[in-house]
Amino acid sequence: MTKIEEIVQGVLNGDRRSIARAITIIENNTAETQKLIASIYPHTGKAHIIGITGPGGSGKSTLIEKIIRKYRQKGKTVGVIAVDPTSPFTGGAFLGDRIRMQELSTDQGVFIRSMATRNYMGGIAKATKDAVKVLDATGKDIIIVETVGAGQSEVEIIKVAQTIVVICAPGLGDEIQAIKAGMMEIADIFVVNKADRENADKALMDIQAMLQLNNKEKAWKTPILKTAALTGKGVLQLVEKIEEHKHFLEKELERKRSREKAEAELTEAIKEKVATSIIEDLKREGKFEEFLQKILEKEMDPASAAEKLLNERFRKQV
Ligand SMILES: Nc1nc2c(ncn2[C@@H]2O[C@H](COP(=O)(O)OP(=O)(O)OP(=O)(O)O)[C@@H](O)[C@H]2O)c(=O)[nH]1
Ligand SMILES: [Mg+2]
Repeated sequence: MTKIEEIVQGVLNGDRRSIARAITIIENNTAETQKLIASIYPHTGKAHIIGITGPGGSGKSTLIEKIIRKYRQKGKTVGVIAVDPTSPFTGGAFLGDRIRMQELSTDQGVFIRSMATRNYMGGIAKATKDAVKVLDATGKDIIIVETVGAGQSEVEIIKVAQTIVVICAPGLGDEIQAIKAGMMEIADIFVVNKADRENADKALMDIQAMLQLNNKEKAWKTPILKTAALTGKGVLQLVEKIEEHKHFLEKELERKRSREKAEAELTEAIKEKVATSIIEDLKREGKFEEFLQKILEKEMDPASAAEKLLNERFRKQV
């Protein structure tokens, strides 16, 4: 087995060390990266990918920790990629809660990894996408991508995630700024975190008013929820909304597939009817027999005969 084969096998078995090595290969963006992704690709496509984005310090990591616990209670496995966090996942958000953090880090059903933007040669968007593929291939049910909603990342998250949760918090002065940065458009679910703060309701109302305008033409109406990530308040409702959105996407996909199937069937049925009717007419007119003879006597090939017959026929009709 080559080194890459060994890592891929480990990833498929959900082996932590192999997952970490695979993501390091992605970070380094070497010739091996493409090989790795190619081997992993057939095993992807099963996870539900959730993007969590919002201003620095709005409580994304704290909330994610609580979301992980909810999914674990449901028996789901979870992978997390935190892109360029201003406060590291293993520090800030978890520091006050060492025992529970240890619990998470030894849980085989959870894998958390931070990636810092400055490290990447091939672009953070691609590195994130590939890291998500690795976690997907390990069989994780849920993959969460945390990005700071500033600059390009909140737009890039669309390309990676299926459900996008935009978080803001009162007191950051970012509520309006977040909306300006185009985050309102990309949000499938809007969250006002730090609901324990006094001005949370005002932020909620401001955003709600803007969401209403945005939701007018949408099949999925972006809901707005309130959470207090520190205590876990509202997290269950958030997870339920995420699941609701997942079902919405599945239904949409089903509808799209049904439509494509019906379209193909209708096209086929029309082709069949038109062809049958034209052939019957040609036979009745003796044209079919006439051209059949030409083909048999090698005066004409079938394709040219068909073209000539149809040309004559449709010129006649016009
Ligand atoms: N009062 C209050 N503080 C919170 C809440 N959620 C998070 N915090 C605090 O807000 C600070 C930032 O939380 P993080 O979870 O690190 O925020 P983040 O959005 O992940 O930050 P970056 O990754 O740096 O962008 C921490 O000190 C948290 O303890 C909350 O619901 N209420
Ligand atoms: Mg964070």
